[in-house]
Formats: sequence, structure tokens, C-alpha cells
Amino acid sequence: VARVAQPMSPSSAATAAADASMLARAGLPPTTTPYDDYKFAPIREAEVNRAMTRRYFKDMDEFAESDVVIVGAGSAGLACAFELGRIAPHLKVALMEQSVAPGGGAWLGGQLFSAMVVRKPAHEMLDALQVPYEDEGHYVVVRHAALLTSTLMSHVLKNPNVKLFNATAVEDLIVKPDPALGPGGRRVAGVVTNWSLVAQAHGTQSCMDPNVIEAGVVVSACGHDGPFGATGVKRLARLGMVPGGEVPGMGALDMEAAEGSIVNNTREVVPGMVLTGMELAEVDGSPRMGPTFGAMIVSGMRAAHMAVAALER
Ligand code: AHZ
Repeated sequence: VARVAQPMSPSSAATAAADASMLARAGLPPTTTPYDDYKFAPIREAEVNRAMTRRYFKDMDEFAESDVVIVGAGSAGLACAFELGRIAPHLKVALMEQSVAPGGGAWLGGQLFSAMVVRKPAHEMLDALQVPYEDEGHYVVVRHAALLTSTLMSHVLKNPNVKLFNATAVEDLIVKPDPALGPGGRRVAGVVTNWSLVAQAHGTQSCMDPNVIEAGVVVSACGHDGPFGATGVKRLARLGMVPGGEVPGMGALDMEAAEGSIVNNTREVVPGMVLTGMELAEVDGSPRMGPTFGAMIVSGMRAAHMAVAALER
């Protein structure tokens, strides 16, 4: 943006004059900053509208058929998108997040503390991201969880083949018969979406139909149960597609056991849908780990490889 001297508006000129005279009365020189003569390039309101909407609707058009749809942009979903960017950057990845802010539970450590604990060897991803940490032996500590989350996010979103649809909830799954899977075989073939504000208003309005995205493979990273959490596996259970039929809910906290089980259990839970992160604990009844984040990172990265394998089948 060019900085060209321009006359001050009457009101800012009056304020500046008042400030200057106050400073002068106090015997101080007027304050100058590098932005005193700042001038914006011109803009029109319609241009701003079109700059946003043209891109959004072009993205909706392009991503109506995505290679991978990741549901949930928490630590597991973001780690999955990061690894996809490393191993298969050509894939079209739609990242669906019901909140305005992606990041899920990873903006903080535990409770409302700012630091994040990552158990080794998951810290290798921090090295790849060049996120600094303090080495505590078996684990590392990132001073601000927000630094890791924002760095991960910026890597993911720089990939032109990734589109974040935030403030957009996945309300349901697309499920199709798949003769290749034998009689009665079904596979997940995409997601049913709605802007979150619409999804939240279903109880008060009628007939607000959703939208859809077809996917080669869906990675469900919805986190543990909550207002939106575990949407993927809860829906699979209602469709009779969860082996065993139920979603028992996560087990009690056991850090030592929990992280390994999340990583080891990361899998394509039904054809076309890979499950990662804490949503796995919901369907397996395995323990929660609380504020250690190594498993979310490695589970998300493992899920990326499984998604690529599912696409190549
Ligand atoms: O908003 C959710 C969050 O950002 C988003 N999400 C959930 N359901 C969705 C839906 N459509 C779109 N239907 C949806 N988005 O998914 C994200 C989940 O992130 P998360 O941080 O809650 O889950 P994670 O599995 O990546 O990490 C979990 C970390 C742990 S462990 C733990 C414990 O043991 O207590 N608690 C947390 C938060």
C-alpha cells in the first residue's frame, strides 16, 4: 500500500491539534510515528463483497467433490491435513470445522493453562514445524499451546489444495451401497453440511435443508462427546454401521495407556471413513488422556496415510 500524504479529516485534525496543544502546554514535542501520513488504496463496498463471495462459491464448486474431507479441525484433524500436505500435496482436502476458530481443544494445555505437553517422540513434528519447546526428558513443553496450534494451522492453510470451511457443521454422512463389499455392503461417500448457525437453529425453523460434499474418503476427527463431538461415530451407530453396534463413550483418564491406544487404534472404521483423535476413544471405550497432545498429532498423521491408502484402493 502506497503511503501518500493526505489532508487529515476535520475531526482527526482537530484531535491532533488538541493533543499537540496539550503536549505543547506540557513543554513536550508532538509525537510522530511512521504512520502519520498513512493513506489506504481506494476501495468500493461491492468490491469487498465480490472479493469474498466469488472465492467462497468457487471453493464450494471445486470442493463439492473432494479427495479427502476432514471433519473437525482440532489437533488430530489439523495433524492429518499437515501430513497429507507432506505426503500427497496434490489431494483436494476440505477441512470442515463447526466453530469459527479452528484448533479445537488445542488452543490451551489443560484447564486454562497456556503451556502444552507433548510426549516424545511426537515432538518430532514440532521440529518439522520449527516450534520451540523445553526438553523435559520423556516429554517436551511448548510454552504456548496457541503457538503450536497457530503454526500447524498456518502450514496447513498455505497449501492451495486445502480449503477450510469454518463455521460449517457436518450434520450427517453420505452412505452408499458398495457391491464390491459384498451383499449389503455400504461405504461412506461424503458428508452432509450446514452453516453452524443454521444447524443450531434446526429446532426453531422448518425445512432448512443442508448441503453436501462427495469425498473419496472421510477422516472423522470430531473429538470426544460434547455438543458437537463424536458426530461421526454416533451417526454410524444409528445407521447400524459400528461393529458391535454401540458407542460406549471414552473411558476414564489414564495418560500412560491412552495415548498409545489412540495411535494404535487409528483406523478405517468403516469403508470410506478413517477415524482419528479422541473420537476413537468414544467408539472404543478406551481411556482419555487429558492434556497431553502427542497422540492427537501422531494419530492424525497416521490417519493421513490411511486416507491415502483408501483412495488408492
Ligand atoms: O469444533 C470441533 C473441534 O474443533 C470440531 N467438530 C466436532 N464435531 C463437528 C462437526 N462438524 C464440524 N460435526 C466438528 N466440526 O472437531 C474439532 C475436534 O477437536 P478436538 O480438539 O475436540 O478433538 P481432537 O481429537 O483433535 O483432540 C482432542 C484433545 C483432547 S484429549 C481430551 C481428554 O482426554 O479429555 N480432551 C481433549 C480436548
